[in-house]
Amino acid sequence: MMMMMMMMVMMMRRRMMRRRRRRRRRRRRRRRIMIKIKNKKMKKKSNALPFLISKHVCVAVLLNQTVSFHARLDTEKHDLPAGSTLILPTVVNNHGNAYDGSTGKFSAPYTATYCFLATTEDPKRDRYSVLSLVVDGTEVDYVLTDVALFSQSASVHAVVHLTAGQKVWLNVPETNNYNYFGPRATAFSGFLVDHSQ
Ligand SMILES: [Ca+2]
Repeated sequence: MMMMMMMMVMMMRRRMMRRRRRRRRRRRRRRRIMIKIKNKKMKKKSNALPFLISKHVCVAVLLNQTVSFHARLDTEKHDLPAGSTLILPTVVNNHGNAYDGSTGKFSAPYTATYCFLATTEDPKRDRYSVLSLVVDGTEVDYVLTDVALFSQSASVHAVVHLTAGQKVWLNVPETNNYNYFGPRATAFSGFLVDHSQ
C-alpha cells in the first residue's frame, strides 16, 4: 500500500512539473511575439520619419528653385547685322536672376526643362522682322514676318531640356539689313517647367 502511495505522489509531481514547463513555454512564446510586434512598429516609425523629412526638403528646394523672366523693348531696334543677339534691356521680371539684360542671354541655373517665348513686330512697309530662338547657338525655332501696310506680329517658342550652364537667346539670322524690331510689342520670356533630370 505504501508503495502504491509513493508511486501516486511521484506521478502527481511529474504532472505538476509538466504543467509548469508548458506554462513557461507559453510565456516565452508570448514574449517573443510581443517583441516582434514592437520591432515592426519601431521599423515603421523609423522608415516614415526620413520619408517625411525628405519630402519636406524636396518641396522647400523646389520652391527656392523657381526661375522665370520677362524682358521687352522700350525703343526700336533695326539694321542689326546677321548673327547678332537681339538684346531686350528692359527687365520686367527676373526671378532667379537667370536672364542678363545687358547681353540678352538666359543661363540655365539648373538642369531642368524650360519654356521660352518671344514675340516681335514688323510695323513698316519697307522693313521686316525676323528672329530665331537658339540654345548655345543652335536654332530651335524661327519666324519671319513682313507686313505690307499695317503692323504684324510673329512669335517663336520652345520647350527644351537644358543642362545647367546652357544659354538661350534671340538671334538675328538674316544678312539683310532691313530688319526691324518694334518697341513695346517685342518681348522675350522664359520659365522653368520642371526639375526632372
Ligand atoms: Ca514690312
